[in-house]
Amino acid sequence: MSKKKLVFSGVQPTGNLHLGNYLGALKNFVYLQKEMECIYCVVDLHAITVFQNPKELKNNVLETVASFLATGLNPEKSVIFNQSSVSGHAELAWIFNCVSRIGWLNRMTQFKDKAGSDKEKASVGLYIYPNLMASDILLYKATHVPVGADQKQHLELSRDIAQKFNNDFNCKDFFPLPEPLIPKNVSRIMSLRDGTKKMSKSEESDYSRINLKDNADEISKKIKKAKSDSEQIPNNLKLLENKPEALNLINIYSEISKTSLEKVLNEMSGKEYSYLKTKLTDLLISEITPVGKEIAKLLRDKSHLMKILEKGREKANIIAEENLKNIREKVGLI
Ligand code: AQP
Repeated sequence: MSKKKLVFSGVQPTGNLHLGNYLGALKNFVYLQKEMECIYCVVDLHAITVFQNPKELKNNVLETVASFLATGLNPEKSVIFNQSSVSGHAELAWIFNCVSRIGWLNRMTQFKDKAGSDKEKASVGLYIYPNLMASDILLYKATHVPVGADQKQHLELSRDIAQKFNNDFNCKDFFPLPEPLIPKNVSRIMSLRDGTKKMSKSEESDYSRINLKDNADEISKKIKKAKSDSEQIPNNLKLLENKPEALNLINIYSEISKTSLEKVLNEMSGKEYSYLKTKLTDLLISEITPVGKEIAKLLRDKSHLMKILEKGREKANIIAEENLKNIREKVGLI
């Protein structure tokens, strides 16, 4: 088996990217770009598993590319493109629909969360979403996948699909078993309004998240309104076990200030949460608002963003076609 390390990850163009996407995924993307060959994809086919307004979808694709660049991705180093422009993703997904098992998909908790109480009305695409994700990764034979903790189960399914394909078609090690790269401390940034739910683009209340495009005023208002705790900040993490909103704010502060959780508690224990909120607001404003300004600047030149996508598509398609040729052969397709 090839020992070459290759990173693949995707982000859905479903609206404003937020602090969860930034700390859980994008920062890691940028870090990995220095170390390994990386392919970063705007996964528009995933987005349409839930209805998207076509005009908004186009804008959201460009905005996601702008967010990639504004957080530090370099199109000269990483391949950046949109999923639907390389048809191999959909072709391999069909093959994987035939390899993956219904029982495996029935265990996926994200489908249960996203489909809600009326599963009969969810799209078939939403149900088989993890098979498409496996195809995204394995089309390039990627070995490492930086994601937030919410995607861990889907990654495990990708490994199961890779292994079953290798067994079924008697081609040991043909597909690598991709490894998730999940940030240790900030694997799941939670909603500012409900610490039991992850921060998400599709959550109705904008007060639940910090968007990368928020200005200083918006950041300040959202942190002020964020749920915390009426008691003082404790000196022990254990005392935060049943206080998910307070823990979430401390986690975010620890990550943005690059200070360990223990040090943060040492510094802040005995103080009110308003003290933490003031310091967190200042840090977020200085880290996030320059990103938002850069996104706005990049969006003024959409043809530049389109050119980046086209260049990325060309590079991605070469790898995809080469791999697909071998995949078709293994399956017996002429
Ligand atoms: N709250 C989060 N904390 C840490 N990481 C997160 N990610 C998303 N939310 C958090 C990571 O960001 C990457 C891109 O995610 P995505 O946009 O493709 O899909 P998602 O996970 O479904 O994100 P959202 O915001 O919840 O989108 P919607 O609301 O449209 O479904 C992934 O690596 C993800 O782990």
